[in-house]
Amino acid sequence: MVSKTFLMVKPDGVQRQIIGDIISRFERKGLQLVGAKLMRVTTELAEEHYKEHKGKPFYENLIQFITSGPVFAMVWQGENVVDITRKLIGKTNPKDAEPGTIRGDYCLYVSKNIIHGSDSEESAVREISLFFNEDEILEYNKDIDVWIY
Ligand code: RTP
Ligand code: MG
Repeated sequence: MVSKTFLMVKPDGVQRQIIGDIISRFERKGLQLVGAKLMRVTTELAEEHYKEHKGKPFYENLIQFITSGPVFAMVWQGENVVDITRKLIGKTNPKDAEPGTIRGDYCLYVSKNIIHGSDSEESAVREISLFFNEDEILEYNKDIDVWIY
């Protein structure tokens, strides 16, 4: 089933100038970019986004990190998009992430792991509505889809 997910290049990925490479990875897979913006995450938004982690030892550091500089927020669409993007992103800790995945290729340390991806359909719906207004998500035909689906 075609659905949407929320992906976000974290401040480390923006600073390291790999937004373009990250977008390319999802584009070449056949997924469709339907929303995107460079933005700052307020503490309030960070706390709402990461509320499942409140109280964990890494929580304060995570909030501090995600609010420390601009992020690149995106909505991507496609068949099984949540599972596929999580696979392309790789394991949470870069030491366990396979080569060929974003975290496997670009980083060393769990607190600076480049990109966020929604972990379920429910999280995707929640996170998209947290970061994007409805009019910031575009519906459009991608002519190449006839060669993908
Ligand atoms: P994300 O939400 O950022 O896409 O990452 P994830 O699903 O792969 O991992 P999650 O468990 O949701 O953790 C959120 C972020 O918190 C940091 N973290 N640090 N043991 C640690 O020090 C630790 N565990 C998690 C990571 O930056 C992770 O991406
Ligand atoms: Mg997560």
